[in-house]
Amino acid sequence: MKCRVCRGEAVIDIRRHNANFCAPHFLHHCEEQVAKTIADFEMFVPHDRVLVAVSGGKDSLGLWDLLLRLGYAVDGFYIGLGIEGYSDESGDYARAFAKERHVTLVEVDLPDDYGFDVPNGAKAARRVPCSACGLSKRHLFDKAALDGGYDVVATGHNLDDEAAVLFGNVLRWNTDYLARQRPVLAARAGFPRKVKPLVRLGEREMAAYCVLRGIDYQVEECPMADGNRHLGYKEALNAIEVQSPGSKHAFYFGFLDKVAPALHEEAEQERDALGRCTRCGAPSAGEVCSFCRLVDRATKARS
Ligand code: Q46
Ligand code: ZN
Ligand code: ZN
Repeated sequence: MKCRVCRGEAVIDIRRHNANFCAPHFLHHCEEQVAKTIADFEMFVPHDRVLVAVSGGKDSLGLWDLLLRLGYAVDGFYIGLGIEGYSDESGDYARAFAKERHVTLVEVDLPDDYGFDVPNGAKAARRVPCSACGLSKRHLFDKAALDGGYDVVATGHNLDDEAAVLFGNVLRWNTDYLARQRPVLAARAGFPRKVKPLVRLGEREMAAYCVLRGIDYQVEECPMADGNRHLGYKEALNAIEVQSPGSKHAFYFGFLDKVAPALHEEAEQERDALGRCTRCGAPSAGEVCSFCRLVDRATKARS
């Protein structure tokens, strides 16, 4: 197996690009893919302040590393979710990364700062854990970005994640979710700009990137993910990809190219139509936003 660029010994093959790379050229390839994504979708410019959501896993730490190498001013944001056997360790990886590189990690802890953890909060609110968790993460991330004066928030969703979410939304024709599934969401009152710079890189590439860069990350997935429908969609897409390399990329980028523009208007109107939460001021369809309601129910159940 020879590197496409230098003909040296390759360490990874990427079938959808029909290419093999040696370590240095693979790392360069990852940087190039991220730089191209940022430029193509006009995600941010060099003087923008970027806040990246870090979970301690390969995607978010890999993304933080890539953005720093590309010369952007990026701080990390970590939320302690209080998930036993997972959260303590994930926080350690995020802190170690920040310390080694002398970069800032902003932290919020659900149990310490809001009085509940994801498993108990979900139970009290009668939501599945990932729904209570996702809702809390979105709310706290928006708040941290606005409070800290960041121009843009970045998440480590990769091509596999986005293709799987798209697959699920298409299976159910969730047009409101489809309308919001783009790698850039513009800023609106109460919402920072949101970007996903890893959409050209797959899960396997992000794992290889971290290993080759010597980035320590949490390998174990969150224990609450079991039964998450997206895992099944990922498996289905992986089986298709084996038969037909490039399918995930064609599926996701074909959607962005051909379908997303038609749905765009709908998403913008929906966001503009939102009022404000009377408690915390966040954008909300009701008088009190769903995060404040979750906090109420979760903390009442404990007291
Ligand atoms: S952390 Fe939270 Fe994920 Fe765990 S509870 Fe679900 S959403 S699986 S990315
Ligand atoms: Zn090479
Ligand atoms: Zn609120």
